[in-house]
Amino acid sequence: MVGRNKDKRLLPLVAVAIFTMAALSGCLGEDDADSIESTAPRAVLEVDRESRFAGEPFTFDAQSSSDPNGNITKWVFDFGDGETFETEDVDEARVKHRYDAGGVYSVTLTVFDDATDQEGPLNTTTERTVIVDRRIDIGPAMVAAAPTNSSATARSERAFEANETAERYELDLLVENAMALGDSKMTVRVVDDNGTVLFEELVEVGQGENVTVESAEALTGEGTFVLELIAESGASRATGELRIYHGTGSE
Ligand SMILES: [Ca+2]
Repeated sequence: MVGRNKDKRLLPLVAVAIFTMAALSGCLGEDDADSIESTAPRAVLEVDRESRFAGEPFTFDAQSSSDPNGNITKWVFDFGDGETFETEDVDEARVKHRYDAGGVYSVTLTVFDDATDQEGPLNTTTERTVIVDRRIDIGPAMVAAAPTNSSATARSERAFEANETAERYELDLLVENAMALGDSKMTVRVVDDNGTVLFEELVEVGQGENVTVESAEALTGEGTFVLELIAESGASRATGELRIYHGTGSE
């Protein structure tokens, strides 16, 4: 009696199991067919350099992207600075783009395939990070302790902004003595907006001489920084460059 009762209970379960297996195998067959037509494309985004100065063009190349079972029909670039570009021509899937502001940018590429099943084209997105540094021209900035003409003042200032990804700056200046006779002295200083001095050097330039001033300091924090050139004596002229390097902020 016990055995018969067991069998009675099992019969419906077996039937359900067989039905389920049949249904599953049918579905699997359809899925196989669909998956062959609907394999997503592969997005490949190459960039010629990881970092450049603002205004210099990066080359972003998506031409190695592919579709395992069809063709890519559209390439969409988002450069991370509010600008986008899209094309349906593989020859145009290699583009130049330049950034105006320093920072760390996330660039995305989305490629669409030519799948024509009911779900429509499939797409895949990939991402690259690029770093944009800044180069600020200094001068020729002329400072004179006792200005005798309108082109020179006792001090010259150059403000620069640092955002949260600015990591360090490099100063590269050539200071020339502008006096016909005698020495000149200039203080070169970088201060943050709290008045904290990041760098200070008293530059003494002999008659007919010039001196190179170099400094590389960390930028810890956002805000406005100022490069100050102050005439202590005589008259001197500074020309060069202030470079601001950005990073991921993790260092
Ligand atoms: Ca495909």
